[in-house]
Amino acid sequence: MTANPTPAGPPKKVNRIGLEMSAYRGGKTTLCAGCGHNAISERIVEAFYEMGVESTRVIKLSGIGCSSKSPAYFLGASHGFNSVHGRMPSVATGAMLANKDLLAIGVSGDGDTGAIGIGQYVHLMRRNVPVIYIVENNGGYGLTKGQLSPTADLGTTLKNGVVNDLPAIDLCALAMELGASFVARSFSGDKKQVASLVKAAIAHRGTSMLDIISPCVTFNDHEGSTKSYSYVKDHDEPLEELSFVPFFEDISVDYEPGAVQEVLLHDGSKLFLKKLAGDYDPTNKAMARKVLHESASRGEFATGLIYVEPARPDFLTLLNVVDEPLATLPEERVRPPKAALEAIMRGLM
Ligand SMILES: Cc1ncc(C[n+]2csc(CCOP(=O)(O)OP(=O)(O)O)c2C)c(N)n1
Ligand code: SF4
Ligand SMILES: [Mg+2]
Repeated sequence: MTANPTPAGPPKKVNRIGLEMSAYRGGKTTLCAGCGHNAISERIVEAFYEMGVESTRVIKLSGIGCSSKSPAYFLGASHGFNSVHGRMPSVATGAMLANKDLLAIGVSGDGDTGAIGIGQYVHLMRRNVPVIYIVENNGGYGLTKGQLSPTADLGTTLKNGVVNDLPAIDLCALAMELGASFVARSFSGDKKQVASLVKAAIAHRGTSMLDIISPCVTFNDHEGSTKSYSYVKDHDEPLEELSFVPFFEDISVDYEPGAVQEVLLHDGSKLFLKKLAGDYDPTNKAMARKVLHESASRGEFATGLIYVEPARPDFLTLLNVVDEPLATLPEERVRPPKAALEAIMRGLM
């Protein structure tokens, strides 16, 4: 007697390179249930799946912190380097110099970036190194039990009542001022906005700095904190409604002339920005500066695409690096022959 064949289930959904979403997942999270960082990892998984990126082309980088543990929870088949506290930018710069064909995504925390790593951060932004740089910003040091970080707003309190008497560093304003070519702010609870921004960051060539407010449910989700879920939900001021159209999809978007701004990204993908805040234009740095300062002074978060400059040359272009990745060049092309070295030495005598 022959056994009944198992009925075939519905066909599995795959992306444009034939992979299921599960191919983009990583290990099981060890972060607290409800931590904003977990929601961001989910959006990264979805974005890389939807863009059909080859995992082996991606390098994930991080420093130290709960946020910096996140790369273990997405893109399990990609390259990875969990570096020292605050040192992710120099490792990312080195990796991209060695292999310009990589797609680098760095995840850091507000402590990792804004405190010990600030010196490295400013140079990565200034160089416009082609890296997606995500700060999972909870206004505190989650991993070491909730101390105030440099992005904690003036006057916010710790759970035990200690008041923060220092002003916050605005990582978006800093990135934009220094030369990053794609600067955005979002909230881990805004699935649609985070997803569109991560996909747009994949399509951009240059530094994409995403400052994502990501509440720490264990140490910084109380009244008195401006990085709690309830505070951020009540004070989120989206600048635009974002629609991302990847280069491999031919979708025409219908809109009233003037109502939507189109941003063409490096790989041919497009972002359509339906303005929600007056005539906001993210290609205008002076306007972006003003909006960031004004919203911060009202205790609000301006979210969305804050600044974009798609044509700004990235660091590797400025360095005029050869087309082939340096890491793949054969020895005879990277090591001058003995005769060439001897000729240089003779010239110095
Ligand atoms: C050189 C060094 N100094 C200090 C520490 C202790 N330390 C570990 S994580 C951390 C801060 C983490 O905060 P953040 O980057 O905001 O990440 P979060 O845990 O909040 O996601 C600190 C100070 C360390 N690991 N190494
Ligand atoms: S301590 Fe805070 S930042 Fe760390 S995993 Fe828990 S909720 Fe997230
Ligand atoms: Mg933090």
